[in-house]
Formats: sequence, structure tokens, C-alpha cells
Amino acid sequence: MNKLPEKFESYDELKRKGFLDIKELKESGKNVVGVFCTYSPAELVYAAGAIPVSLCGTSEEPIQYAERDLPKNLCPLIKSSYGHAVSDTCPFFYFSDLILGETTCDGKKKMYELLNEIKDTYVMQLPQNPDLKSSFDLWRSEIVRFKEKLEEKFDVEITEEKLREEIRRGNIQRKNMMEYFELGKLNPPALNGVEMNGVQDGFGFRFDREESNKDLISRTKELKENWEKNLKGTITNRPRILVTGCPVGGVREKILQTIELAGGDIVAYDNCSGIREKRDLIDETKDPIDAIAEKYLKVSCSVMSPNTRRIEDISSICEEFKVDAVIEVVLQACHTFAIEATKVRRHVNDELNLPYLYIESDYSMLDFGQIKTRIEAFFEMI
Ligand code: BJ8
Repeated sequence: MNKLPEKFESYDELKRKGFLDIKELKESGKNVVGVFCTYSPAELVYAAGAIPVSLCGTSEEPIQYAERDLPKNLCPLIKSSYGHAVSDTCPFFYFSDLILGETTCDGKKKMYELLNEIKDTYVMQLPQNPDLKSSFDLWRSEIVRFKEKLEEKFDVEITEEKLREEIRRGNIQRKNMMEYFELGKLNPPALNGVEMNGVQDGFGFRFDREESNKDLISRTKELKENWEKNLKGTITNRPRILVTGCPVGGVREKILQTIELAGGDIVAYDNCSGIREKRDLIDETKDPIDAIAEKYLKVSCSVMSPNTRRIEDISSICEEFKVDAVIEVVLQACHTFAIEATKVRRHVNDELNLPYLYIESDYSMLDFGQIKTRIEAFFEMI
């Protein structure tokens, strides 16, 4: 792994601080909306004067509690999220006034019904074919319905002006995050993939947006300067890796770190732990509800069918980030990503002429040795 300038907060540090901050914010009277998914329109939550917070779902410990109510053969992310809620071990869930879910995969949407027994859980009906006009109309009406729910729940009015302001602020954040991610385009990359993933996920727990923007800009600058001074012009034969598939926060050490310790450089993530949502800004010239609906319907998650946008994204990311190989990480029992992997593999092998490795795993360390061996063998082969 590249040696980076020390001291940028790790995911765990960000999360720990987030616990303290959310408690303080709650005590000062702020409303909190817990979110699980990239389809969640954060702009509406901010415009209602509330704070969106990413809920816990990346650790193995609470899965035992989830399995009392949920099947064992279910995605670890869903079991971990539910397990945290029933065992009361996620402060973000505890301090949330409302939980927001969307009808994405079957496991999540059925889990939300049980979650609603613990805390007010509002579910947006997400259409599954992003290209139809009727899907846009339905999703737009769901954005309006959620807006009304927030207005009623928090006794506020979400004005057009507030929405425009939150769209503008969200776009600034996306641009800053993209500039940080684009450090992966440099050769050798100016940052490592484990940090990249931790920052993307950990920023869901940073509630002072001005502060977190400032920190991100200064980290980007620091890494760029370090690259200019210490890395520019150095030769590396480490393969440049795109990680695609499911969110990978729960397998950060087991898989991401192993990829980099085994000799690869993760230069980009085409998933919800990476640039999937950051590349498209919300159109600031349009009616804000239309623009929000349009933006979030473009998220290229495998729950969409057909999901041609993801294949297009993989092509353009491989080209822009000069990717040498693609590693797809699928969480166990995630049917949509597992099935879509066939198309991704064909596309990567046959159209992009790049090597492809498929890894299916859960949050336990039982398969660590096997995964390490497969990654090492993959790097020897390419
Ligand atoms: S937009 S990737 S955050 S749904 S991994 S729970 S799909 S069975 S997490 Fe996701 Fe939103 Fe899509 Fe992103 Fe289901 Fe699959 Fe589990 Fe998943």
C-alpha cells in the first residue's frame, strides 16, 4: 500500500465521534432521520431541518439477534442492520425520530415491516425500471409523499427555496468527494482504497457539513502534494483495481485490505461505497422535485431491471481510472448483485478485455484464508 501522510480519521474514529455528536444534536432539539440506502433523498431531510444519518449495518456481532426473527440465509447487511436495531446497539438508530427505507431488494423491504414495530419506519416505493416514464412519475410522486410525511412528522414546511438551497449544498459535497476520489486516477494512485472507502462511509456520520467539506478539501490537497513530492514519476507494477458489487463496509478489513496487502491498488469503487451516487449532480436549473426524482432514479443499483447504466458506468470508470482488473464483491444471499454478476463478468472479460474475479462473502472471518489465497492467485495470473 502507498505510504500516505498520516492522520486522517479512520472510519472507526469517524463513527465513534458521530455517536457523541448525534447525542449532542439530539439533546439540542434536532430531528434525526436514519437512512439505509443511496436512494434516500437527503436533500428533503435537510430541507425539513432534520439530519440524515447512516444507520449501522457493517458488523457481525448483532447478526445473532437478527437471526431470531430473520432467516439465516439472508444478506449480512440486512441482518446486521436489523440486529443492531433489536439489540439496541446502534446509537444512530436509537436517536432517530424516523427511519427511511425504500423498496429495493426483497430482504430489505420485508425487514422494514419488522423494523416498523420498533420505530416509525417510512418506506418509499421505488420503481424498478429506471427508463420508463411511468417509473419517473411514480418516483416523483413518492418524493412528494415523503416530503409531506416529513412536514407532518416534524411540523415544518419544506419550501421550494429550502429545497433549492439543499440541492446546491449537496452538489458542493458531491463535487468535493469526487475530487477526492479522482486522486485514484493518478499513477501511482495518490491514496489507498481502504482510506477511500472509510472516508466515503464515515462521512455519513459527520454532521457539520461545512467542517467535513473543509476537512475533505484539505485532505485532497495534502494527498495531491504528497503525490507530487514523493510519488510522481515512480514506477509501479501493482495492478489497478476497480471494486464493484455490493456495499463493502462490512468486509473492509477482510477483503479490501487483503487486496491491497496482496499487491493491488484499489483505484475506484463502482458501488454505494464509492462513486455510484457522486458522479451525477442534481440539476439546479429544474423544478427541485423533478430534479431530485431524476437524480435518485439514476442510481445504478442491481435492484433495477434492466440496469444498463451500471454496465456503462463500469466501462467509463475502467477507462478514466486506467483499471487493470475488476473484483466484484457480493454479499451472501444478495440475489440481484449475484445474478447481475454474470453480465458484469461477460462485459469485463469480453468487451473490456480485463480480468475479473468474483468473491462472495459475509461478515464472518471464516473464509478469510480462502479469500486471501484466491486474491493472491488472481494477481499472479494477471
Ligand atoms: S442503492 S446497493 S445501498 S440497495 S447487499 S441489502 S441489495 S441483499 S445494500 Fe444497497 Fe441501496 Fe442498492 Fe446501494 Fe439487498 Fe443486496 Fe443486501 Fe443490499
